[in-house]
Amino acid sequence: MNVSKLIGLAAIVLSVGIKASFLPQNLLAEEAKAAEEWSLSQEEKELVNVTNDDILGERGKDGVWEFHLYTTDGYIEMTNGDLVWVFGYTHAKGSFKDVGEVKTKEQVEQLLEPVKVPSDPIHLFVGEKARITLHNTGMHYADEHSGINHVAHTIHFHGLDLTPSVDGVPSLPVDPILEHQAFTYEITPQYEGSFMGHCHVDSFNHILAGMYFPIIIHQDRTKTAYGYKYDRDYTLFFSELSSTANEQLQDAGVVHGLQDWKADYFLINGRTFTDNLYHPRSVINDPRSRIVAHEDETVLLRFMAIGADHVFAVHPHGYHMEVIALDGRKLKSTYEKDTLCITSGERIDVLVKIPHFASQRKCLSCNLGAGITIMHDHNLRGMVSTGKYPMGALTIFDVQGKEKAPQPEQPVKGKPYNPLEH
Ligand SMILES: [Cu+2]
Repeated sequence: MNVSKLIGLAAIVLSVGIKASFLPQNLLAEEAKAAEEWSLSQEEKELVNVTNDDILGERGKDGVWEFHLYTTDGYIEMTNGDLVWVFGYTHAKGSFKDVGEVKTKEQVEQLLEPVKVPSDPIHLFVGEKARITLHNTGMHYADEHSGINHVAHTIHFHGLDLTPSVDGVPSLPVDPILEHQAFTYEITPQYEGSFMGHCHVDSFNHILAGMYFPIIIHQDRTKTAYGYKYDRDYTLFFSELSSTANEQLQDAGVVHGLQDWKADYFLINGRTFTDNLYHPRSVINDPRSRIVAHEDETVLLRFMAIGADHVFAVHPHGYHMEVIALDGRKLKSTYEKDTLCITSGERIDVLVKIPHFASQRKCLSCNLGAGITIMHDHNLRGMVSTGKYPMGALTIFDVQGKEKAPQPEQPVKGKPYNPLEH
């Protein structure tokens, strides 16, 4: 080694030493922590296109998908202005991050998203391990003497073929999660498809009070399901809710005459339709529930249902649906339906192909062009909530011409629906 190389080496050693000694300790610790954390690749960041803007899980240090769900209670507003007390799952504001144990009402309001029914979907990938931690924060809006306080909860992964240790049935063999405790379910999905999670403690009361959410398992990182390509997808969760039963749980912790349990709300994604088309809580003003589609596109609809006894008869006007999968399994051959019955626990995946409008010109009466058509529960009980019609499980297809590039100043999603614009 010549002299100039030796001098150069000494200079490098000296500069590294100076750099390290002058860096604040906390900055070094932050750098070390950042290096340990799994960072999402650009491809993975773009997964929100595949999850339809649903929040992705976090990545643990070992690359495992991590979700932290929190059980809590709260109110949801219905289209008649009523606030209905519910309990269910939620997560940190804007993410599924761990925000530690949450015990007080103030912590719930500060750290967590307000409770939703159903709660937000979780997206998993075939063959990729996921750790789903459930934290029981207790009840915060129930009467202090109600028996619903301090109850335990679980997650049952409905439709996933799992071992008993992560099946979520209390004490078979794992005890349910008590208030202010947490438990981690570690699962690796085997099959793609549409599934759901729900509590399995006192299932009748806990599920119907609001403890359920969609689970969507992807085969890969593209917009395909069961091998079929699609352009857009919507998850429509049909469910029943009894405000009377929920109120009794909130006040006393027990529903009187459970055999007489009767839904007074029939919901799609936790909302009802109402004749006020501008109502912000109506199904059709929810970008996740109003089916927007464009000419030449293929739309995947994932139907799910949960309830006490209602069978939803989903009927889109103007379209037949191609059924591609039942209960998370691809059908060997598809079939077409325009009225599809779905009841508690079932998932049905269908494709709707929006044709090339010009190809329909021969038929002036065929409803295969741009425009709005409704899709509703044809078991008409499900179109009546709190005695009012049409207030229930109804959404619309809003079919438009070929998609134009959105202008930056025009919000595309979340904009109130205005039927006069169409
Ligand atoms: Cu529960």
